[in-house]
Amino acid sequence: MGVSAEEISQHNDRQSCWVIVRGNVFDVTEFLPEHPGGEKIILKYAGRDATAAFDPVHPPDTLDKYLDKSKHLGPVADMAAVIAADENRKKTPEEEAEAAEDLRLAEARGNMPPIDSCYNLLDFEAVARRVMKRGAWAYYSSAADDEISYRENRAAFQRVWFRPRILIDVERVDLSTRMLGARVAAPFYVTATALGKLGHPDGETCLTKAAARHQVVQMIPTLASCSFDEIMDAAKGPGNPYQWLQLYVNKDREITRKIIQHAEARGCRALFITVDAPQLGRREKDMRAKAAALGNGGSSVQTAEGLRSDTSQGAARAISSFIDPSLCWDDLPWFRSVTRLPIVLKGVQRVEDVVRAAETGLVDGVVLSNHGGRQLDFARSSLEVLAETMPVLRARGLDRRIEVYVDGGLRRATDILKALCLGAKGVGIGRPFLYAMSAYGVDGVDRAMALLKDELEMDMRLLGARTMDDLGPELVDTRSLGSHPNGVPDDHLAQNVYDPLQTPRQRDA
Ligand code: 173
Repeated sequence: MGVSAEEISQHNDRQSCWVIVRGNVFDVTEFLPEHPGGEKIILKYAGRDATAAFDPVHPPDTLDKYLDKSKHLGPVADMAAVIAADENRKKTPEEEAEAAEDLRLAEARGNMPPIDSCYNLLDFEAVARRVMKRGAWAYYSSAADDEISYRENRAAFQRVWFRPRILIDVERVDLSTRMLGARVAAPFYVTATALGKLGHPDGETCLTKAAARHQVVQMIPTLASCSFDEIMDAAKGPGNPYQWLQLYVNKDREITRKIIQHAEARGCRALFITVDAPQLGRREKDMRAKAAALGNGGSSVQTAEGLRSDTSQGAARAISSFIDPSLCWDDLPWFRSVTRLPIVLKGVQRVEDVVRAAETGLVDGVVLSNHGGRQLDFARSSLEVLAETMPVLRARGLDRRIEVYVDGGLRRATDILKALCLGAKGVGIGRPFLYAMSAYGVDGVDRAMALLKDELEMDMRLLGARTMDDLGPELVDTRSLGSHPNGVPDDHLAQNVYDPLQTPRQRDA
């Protein structure tokens, strides 16, 4: 039994819109106006199989949670007929372009370099760029506005130099450290990034498995492609589960309370509340890619409610409308009252706010971060904020009350060590692990972590440090850090459109 392909295909417009997801049929007609990603993307699949587009952006339990049971119409009776009908259907120009892209990617995948030819994190990025779908690459790589903060994040590390110690016995070097009370094998963690299945069909569980092998922490994103439980189930290894939860705070606090308490019950070890995203930044690469896939020129849809999260909004903005922009300091006691987990504020960007967070006595840590350059453009790098913050915390004795983490722009062990010397307890790494995953799956992430550990061990020896406790500000020269003497990253957009000024021309002879 089940619903026939013939019947499903009739429900192919706004009046009656059915879609297939993983072999089951759903009536989403009434849901169309509520879809956070806009109705156009659903209508593209009206009367057809939407699984490939649905999966990366929706955890598997989404339809059970958000679509009334009466709209679950049951399994497809004849999937072969659905597939045949789809093959015979006349394709839109965008679909033709997608098919051509799939061919190009299949070829690029076939010619991919072997994993052991990747020697550092940027190598994975280069491979991923060639083999990822255009929309996925656009989403992962995009950053806010002119992407100045994104590029400054990396540039900042290049303004700090080492002052190594010599003649230290570094035969044995220990990379392990403690983060929020637990021992981990290395001072980096996988930070939260949304939509893992855009890069790899197994999504975030690739990161989970590699993190478990290396005994490092994974921060689980609120907007993972895998469900929270799938990720926790995949977290097996010595000392595991060793997961933190990243939280976008929902306007409906009851939902947020349930998420937190479920995470705690499942063994998550800390709660990271994102505080730098009351609204998502404009990531124009992402917006352009989504608009191109939907076949419009990228124009935004202006309605009575303002700029709607529709065609022009890109993958991230479309699914972020639940985030509560009214979240504020006064909410912190509530978080403290609903969980016993350590609470960390993720996305702090100035020393005054670090001090304030510490003085509340309600939080156990902060992550200095500009969200990988994806939020406020011209937010400073976390390294620069760290260098400004730690002396103030130490002077007030607050450095013992909270742990300070940083993320953004780290690609080398030298970057990690610079941050640790300046007082960070650990560092978050996001995109590089996503790229390693997108190119080579769990083995890619595994290798990326192994490479980082290898670099760390060597760099610690060369720096004259045996353990994390040996790292301190005396080992770095930060004189250039705050003054940006190597310039602000190029302003590509403006350069492309700029007509140089002219000086007076000679008259024609
Ligand atoms: O940086 C992001 O893309 C991000 O944090 C996010 C937030 C909401 C939805 C999707 C992604």
